[in-house]
Amino acid sequence: MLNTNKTNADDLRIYQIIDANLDRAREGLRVLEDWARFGLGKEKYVERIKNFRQILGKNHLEVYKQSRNHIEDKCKGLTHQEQINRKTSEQIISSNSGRVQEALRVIEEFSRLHNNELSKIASKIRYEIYTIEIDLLSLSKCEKSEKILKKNDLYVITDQRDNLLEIIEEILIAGVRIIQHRFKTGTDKDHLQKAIQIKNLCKRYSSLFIVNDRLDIALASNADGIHLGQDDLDLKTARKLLGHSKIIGVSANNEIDISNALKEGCDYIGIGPVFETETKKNKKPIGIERIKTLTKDLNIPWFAIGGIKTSNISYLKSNGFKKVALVSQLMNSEDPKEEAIMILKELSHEN
Ligand code: TZP
Ligand code: MG
Repeated sequence: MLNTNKTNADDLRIYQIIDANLDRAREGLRVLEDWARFGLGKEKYVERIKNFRQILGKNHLEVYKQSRNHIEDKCKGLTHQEQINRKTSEQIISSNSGRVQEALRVIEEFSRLHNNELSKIASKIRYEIYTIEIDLLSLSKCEKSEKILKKNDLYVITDQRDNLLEIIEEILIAGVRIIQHRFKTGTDKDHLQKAIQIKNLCKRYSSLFIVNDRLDIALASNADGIHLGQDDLDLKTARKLLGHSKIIGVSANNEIDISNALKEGCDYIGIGPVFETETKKNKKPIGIERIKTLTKDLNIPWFAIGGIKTSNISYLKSNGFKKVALVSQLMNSEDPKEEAIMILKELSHEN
């Protein structure tokens, strides 16, 4: 417990350090808390961070506060250029987590001798903030991807062709913001190289880049996510390896697959084939009515897939379908940019 019987100049300096750093830590925590609350809507993190603020508040003793008036601080009001340069919410989260961690470290060191209890509290919170920072950053990244998934109704899947990069760039120029790299033949080396090239393109157009089937290629190309079929790696394992900052999509065409995908926390579902398709000849279409039933209560983004053409989108829309995924219509198009513009226009029509 704190011993305040005899306060000398040295003690005052130490109290002043603790006072300043308790304020610093609490201010930083407030920034993290407000991001968790208003930016991410994550109650669990709001509660945890608020609890830390309150613990530090309770331990902000009068002697620390009073020391503020005794010794003049000649460095008051100094601002570093880095503070002015912060633009994104991620930068703000990182720098404020750093601020909290540093302040807590200072408290931990300077309170050890006269208030060991506070020293231990500071150390414990500091360690927790390391994980909270990573979680908040992952959630922010995932939030961004989720927004793109929600906002965009056209999901384009690639096919293997020589001019693939040109086709993709045309499609991105047209305004498509979700691209999946799908490859069924060839070497892993080639797939990874292509994946990295497509990822770079997608990044330039602030678009999601998703890899089909292969977690290793998704990880190595730093994709925004992976798309898993029912015979691919299970979602739980994929989530464990990819973490929460990445998107995981699943193909499903029956109630059980959909319910499992939801339970395991998938971010979107591809449902189909709606119609017959040359791209997956061996898959029997499940039809519009069946998809309507399957998606009745679905409250995550879902994309109808299979045999979707520019010409049947308005029919799908009149049946309540809002989002579509397609391969051949754009990959085989003579003018992928114009075609994508037309499809986007069809999708944006109110019904
Ligand atoms: N999954 C269900 S149908 C399908 C996939 C990957 C193929 C869709 O291709 P297309 O050319 O758009 O019909
Ligand atoms: Mg697959």
